[in-house]
Amino acid sequence: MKFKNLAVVAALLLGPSLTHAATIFSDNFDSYVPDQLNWVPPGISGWTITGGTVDLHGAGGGYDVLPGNGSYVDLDGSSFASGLFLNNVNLTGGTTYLLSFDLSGSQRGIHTDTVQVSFGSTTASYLLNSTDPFSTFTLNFTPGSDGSYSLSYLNAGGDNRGAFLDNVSVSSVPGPVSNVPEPETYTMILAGLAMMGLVARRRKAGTA
Ligand SMILES: [Ca+2]
Ligand SMILES: [Ca+2]
Repeated sequence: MKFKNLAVVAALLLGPSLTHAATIFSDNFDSYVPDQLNWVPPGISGWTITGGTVDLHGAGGGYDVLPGNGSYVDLDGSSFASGLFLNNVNLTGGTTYLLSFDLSGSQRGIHTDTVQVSFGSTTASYLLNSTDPFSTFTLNFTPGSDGSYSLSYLNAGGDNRGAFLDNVSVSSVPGPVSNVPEPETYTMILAGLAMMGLVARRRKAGTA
């Protein structure tokens, strides 16, 4: 209890504390059965695929080219047309959010893959060599107002061998807390600290 009090006091005296990052969406695809060509994600996952297809591969299937990652998505399915892989998240206006995800090369030849990623109004393009292992990438987005915003992935081309996607998550970025304590609060805290010090000193004297 004493340690907890001291931590609170220290945080207050050092100035405005930081809010914690909160994850509001995450999917590592490990809960889905792998080895699904032209994957149709369950409705509850929120994922939709339009304009083409994606595949789901990974552990437990016969096509685990990136072992140790559970299941993951081949962004170029098996229909010679890459699908737009999309999900939606509810965001609060004025808050900055971080989209984090892992991309790797196709692992199946010498060609490169380009993946267009969008998060709200933020977009980015990633060029991946075939042999590239999974790497983590991030994108920031600060919506102007509350609402539902999309995050999406689109592999360029359609040769059935796309970049792989795994570990998609969205979290709020920590920011300063606006409710700074009033001066009286500091006085009370300092008085409390002095009391605690007095008690500790008395105890020490008593045990000596
Ligand atoms: Ca996975
Ligand atoms: Ca494929």
